[in-house]
Amino acid sequence: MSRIRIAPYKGPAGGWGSAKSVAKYLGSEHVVVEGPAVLLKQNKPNGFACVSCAWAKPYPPHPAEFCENGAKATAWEITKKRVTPAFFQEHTVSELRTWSDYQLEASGRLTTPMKYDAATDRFVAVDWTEAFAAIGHELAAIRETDPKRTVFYASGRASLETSYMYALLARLYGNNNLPDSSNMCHESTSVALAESIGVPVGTVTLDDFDKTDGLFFFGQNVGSNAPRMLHQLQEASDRGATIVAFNPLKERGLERFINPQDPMQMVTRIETPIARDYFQVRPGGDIAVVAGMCRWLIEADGAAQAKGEAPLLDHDFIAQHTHGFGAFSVWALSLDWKDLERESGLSRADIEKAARLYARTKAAMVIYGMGITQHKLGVQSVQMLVNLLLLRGNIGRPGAGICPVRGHSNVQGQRTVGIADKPELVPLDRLEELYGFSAPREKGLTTVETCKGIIDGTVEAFIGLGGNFLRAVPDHGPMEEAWSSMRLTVQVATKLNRGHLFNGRVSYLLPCLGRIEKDRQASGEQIVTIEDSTAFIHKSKALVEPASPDLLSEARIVAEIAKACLPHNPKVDWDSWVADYGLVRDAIARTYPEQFADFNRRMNEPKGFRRPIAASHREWKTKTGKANFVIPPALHSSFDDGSDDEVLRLMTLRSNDQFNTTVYGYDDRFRGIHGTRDVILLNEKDMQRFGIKEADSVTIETVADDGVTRRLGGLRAVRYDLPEGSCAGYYPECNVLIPIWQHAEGSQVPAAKSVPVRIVR
Ligand SMILES: Nc1nc2c(c(=O)[nH]1)N[C@H]1C(S)=C(S)[C@@H](COP(=O)(O)OP(=O)(O)OC[C@H]3O[C@@H](n4cnc5c(=O)[nH]c(N)nc54)[C@H](O)[C@@H]3O)O[C@H]1N2
Ligand SMILES: Nc1nc2c(c(=O)[nH]1)N[C@H]1C(S)=C(S)[C@@H](COP(=O)(O)OP(=O)(O)OC[C@H]3O[C@@H](n4cnc5c(=O)[nH]c(N)nc54)[C@H](O)[C@@H]3O)O[C@H]1N2
Ligand SMILES: [Mo]
Repeated sequence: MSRIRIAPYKGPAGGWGSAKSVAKYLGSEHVVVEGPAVLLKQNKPNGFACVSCAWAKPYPPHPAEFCENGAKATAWEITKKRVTPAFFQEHTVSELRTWSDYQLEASGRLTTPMKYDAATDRFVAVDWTEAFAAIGHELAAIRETDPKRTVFYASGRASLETSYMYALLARLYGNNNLPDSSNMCHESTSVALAESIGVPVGTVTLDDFDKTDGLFFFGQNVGSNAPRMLHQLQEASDRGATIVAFNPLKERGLERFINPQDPMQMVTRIETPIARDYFQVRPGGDIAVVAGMCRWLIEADGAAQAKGEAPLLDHDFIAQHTHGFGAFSVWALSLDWKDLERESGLSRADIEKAARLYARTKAAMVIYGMGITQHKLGVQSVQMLVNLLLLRGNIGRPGAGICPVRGHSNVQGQRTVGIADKPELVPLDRLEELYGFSAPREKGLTTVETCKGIIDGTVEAFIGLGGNFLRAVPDHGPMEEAWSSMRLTVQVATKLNRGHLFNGRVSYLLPCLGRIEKDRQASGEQIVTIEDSTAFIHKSKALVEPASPDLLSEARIVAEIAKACLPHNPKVDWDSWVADYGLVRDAIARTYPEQFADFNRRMNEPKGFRRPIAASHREWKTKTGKANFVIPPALHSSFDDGSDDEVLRLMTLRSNDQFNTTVYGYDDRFRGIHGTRDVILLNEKDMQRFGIKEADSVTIETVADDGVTRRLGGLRAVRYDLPEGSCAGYYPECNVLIPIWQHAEGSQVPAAKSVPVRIVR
């Protein structure tokens, strides 16, 4: 760990800092030689799809179509470091639990299938046959008594092919218990957009970025979490498009950028401004801001029409394509500016300014992330963004639309091919026809319900296809305690993480190939496919030799588990699928003909191909047959109502040096924090009010009425420019503070962006 240094960062996003950071990670993972060659194939038509975020891949690609964080993710996966059986001989599991998230993953790639041995408190090497037989035995026994006691979790990386097989495994087994990382992420989007506009995903494509003249960012940190989008933003900024950000923190990537791949810009250091208008909304205050913008627009439209001027609303679109405008406008006009100012933390003048900026654009899009979805009213916050777009007909035409920025590289695709706890989202009749079984019809468990089931003992087996479930979920304390009482836990993973150190009575850690590694099966080297944030399907071709000869592909592992626990079904030929993933794609095309017809041919289109998204061409697959205006039940989206001055709203954030629970290092360059993650960012006035000085050690405690004490201490106070009454810390360290029941209504996404906390004094 480097020395702790905290000082405001003055540079842009990208720039030389970014180039240096990439070089540092290639070095620390010992891939200085092959790293650059691999990076040049990243996100290219004949290369591999980045294992980091799901942002769209342009065609033609930029000469180097990767960002600082994508490069870190690649280096982290193709690292030369290894975690072998000897490593586990040296370290007991109890000892490893004292290691940090960083130390665990930095130890390198897992090489060998391991089984947890409680007697020696160690992982011991096993062979694959033995592992699959034991796992199959346990799963079959649980299936016999109650198949709903097993959970099949997925973190959004596995390919469409593996994901399809995995979802089928769960259904043949007898449940829809398929929670995935999306349940902690954009599930609020899937629920909200389905009701509002009849699709669970965004409506824009990269072409829209060329045509838009207004980009409105809500709660998405583009510079750290989807940096390749900075290319599109730079182009839009150069064209003079209006870019506006709503975020409690001044995030550097939303302010200014130097493209590290543009030699002229690197040499001249002339920065591209991104958002020229930046509104520091209070956490949980977006409903109020947008409601205020809508209120102003509707009123100004009435005034303009009275004077015979051009209208501000798209009345034809509203009449022809939407439902609920009348009630919505009555509601919006009834809002009191005092309430809107209090809940949003912005002045009326600022909200009106934002509304004017929006009214001036011809084609606008709204781009958003976790700052919107991870609240008590995350679903309704998304719907409020849609309301704003609908007022000016900004959905389903060039340059306009809604753009949720997805997280994991294939998280959107996993839902598309059946990883869903909601049976109505899956063509179960079709699966029954194809595979001759009776599919389970009962709703499966979400992530939050899985946690509750583990705590109350109704979940007996957990299979994790990637991810770090125990670190990603809320309430670490009770979850870690309950975990080991499960009968079976199986983790399929590339790297060791803390979630692997809690083990059921029978417990296996199965190492798999990453997406960048050559996957050789009976028919030859395999190609896989993924879906990006804009519903484009791309193929991904691996490049490097596997980290160990003992690794199996995720598809093979899923197939072997299925064969070991399910009765033989002549209609599901797992072995042929593993031998040739093209046959899995054929099966996907048969299951979803509308979306995937001719899949094996179309995946070769250099641009990828887009699934049909009805709302993108103004076809509304909603109950009303129209796009719906939805009135939110409150003006703030948090669990705390803001009435108690002692309560702060805590946002749990990602640094620029992590991918979710994977901590690459301890520097959050853009926020000026170096050498530590144990910080709490506080507003200056709150620091004075609570008598806290810079660098003091602070303890915070969750405010909740369930009688449980949730505390986190040893946080270094950092004075930061964020709204009074709010504070920020890092995820996953702060997850101990989030009660499992504090989640979004309707989507159950944990409310990680507005945790009510108080300073312990
Ligand atoms: N390098 C890197 N890339 C990633 C990831 C990563 O960890 N590292 N994670 C991936 C995943 S799975 C996901 S889901 C995405 C996440 O990417 P983002 O959606 O950007 O997620 P966060 O960093 O959690 O926070 C988003 C932003 O919301 C702001 N915010 C917090 N509360 C509020 C609020 O109430 N209102 C508003 N308007 N803003 C608010 C925060 O200040 C922050 O800038 O990124 C993906 N890409
Ligand atoms: N407080 C708080 N909590 C949050 C969030 C937040 O903003 N705040 N964000 C939430 C969000 S948006 C998400 S998406 C979740 C993330 O939750 P998860 O997806 O469960 O977590 P990750 O950290 O992405 O998982 C990392 C692990 O995945 C494994 N892995 C990496 N690559 C591969 C691969 O190719 N195959 C396999 N099988 N394994 C692989 C490695 O072992 C690595 O340790 O966390 C959520 N939790
Ligand atoms: Mo995510």
